[in-house]
Amino acid sequence: MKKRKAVITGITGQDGSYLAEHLLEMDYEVYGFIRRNSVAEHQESRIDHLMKNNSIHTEYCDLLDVSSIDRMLRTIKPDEIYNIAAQSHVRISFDIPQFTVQTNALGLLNVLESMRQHCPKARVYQASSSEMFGSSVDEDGFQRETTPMHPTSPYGCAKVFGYNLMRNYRHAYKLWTCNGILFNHESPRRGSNFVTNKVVKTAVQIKRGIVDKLELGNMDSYRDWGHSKDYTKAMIMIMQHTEPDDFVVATGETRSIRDLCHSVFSKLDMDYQDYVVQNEKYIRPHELKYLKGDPTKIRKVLGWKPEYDFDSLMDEMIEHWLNIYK
Ligand code: NAP
Ligand code: F7E
Repeated sequence: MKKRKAVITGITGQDGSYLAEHLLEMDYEVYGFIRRNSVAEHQESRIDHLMKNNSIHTEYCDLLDVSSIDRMLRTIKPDEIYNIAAQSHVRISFDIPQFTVQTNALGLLNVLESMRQHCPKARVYQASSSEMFGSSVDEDGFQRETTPMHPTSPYGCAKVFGYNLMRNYRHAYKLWTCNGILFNHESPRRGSNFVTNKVVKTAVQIKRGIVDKLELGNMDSYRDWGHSKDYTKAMIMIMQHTEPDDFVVATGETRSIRDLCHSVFSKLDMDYQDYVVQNEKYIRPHELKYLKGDPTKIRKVLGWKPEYDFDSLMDEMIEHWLNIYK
């Protein structure tokens, strides 16, 4: 039987790498788009372990370069497109707002216009984000599919554009477009300038005597943290649903950055208060203070259930850095 073909934009990122693993296990032909990078050795480090598989192919393609998207979609004619590529760092979106908006918003428009022309039957997944909710919380303390969106960063604003564009193209052109509204998800493959991996990596470095302090920004915001491995499985379930729809993916639990530090340092037999200092550099011009997602819809409609909880996620990340700093 002919294998199904999936395109993953952003395959070199955290989610792209786990998603590729799952799709290869499901016998897909996987086409990963990568952008040009001057340090070729590092570029595919998250997917190096997959490259022996004959069913994975990497191709140069940038979301800002329409001609490259056209060329790839015309030749591959995929059955499924996972649009995972983005400038994904919220604080950095204040530093490079134009690049962020061009990639995260107009990049998706480029993909949709190209698929409309070259593979209109393809299913398209958009990596939407809880950052879209911004300062908005329902009365019961959760955010869900119906919660209004009041984003608090250029990143969040661009993601709201993408989310709405997916819904508009679904209704206007009857395309199979879906949004996963994913809350924060982490793993050992998370960029080490995101708070979980920064805290875990630095705590291990402190334990090993390599550095003596951890500099953070706001410690009083709350996040709902899950594991990227579970959340990329949710992406596939959303794409395999009988109809295109939008789903929140979250754990339903929330913790502050302070709670995170307490938990990670305690697991390493240390008190975070002895090592953590605040650095203004990491404070954002506008902070998203509180996230707690309600995953009821995806649990009920698709039967999604995460395998990891907060403790097993942190244990895996700590183990990863302990092995690096032996
Ligand atoms: P990530 O690790 O930062 O990966 C982002 C990927 O996008 C990388 O492969 C990057 O390539 C690629 N990329 C960036 N700009 C591009 C461009 N102009 N053209 C082509 N590729 C480009 O992010 P992630 O954590 O895996 O997140 C995946 C997606 O989910 C993103 O869209 C993010 O905004 C969204 N999201 C993430 C979370 C989360 O908690 N992780 C939650 C909600 C939504 P390089 O490797 O070359 O940089
Ligand atoms: O920050 C605070 C910071 O950068 C979490 C992305 O995947 O999830 C992610 O965005 C919190 C914020 O993630 C530092 O102020 C304190 O309140 O790990 P983060 P994020 O901004 O929530 C959403 C859902 C996405 O869609 C994004 O793509 O931690 N914080 N001190 C810090 N954050 C960082 N990065 N570094 C600090 O030193």
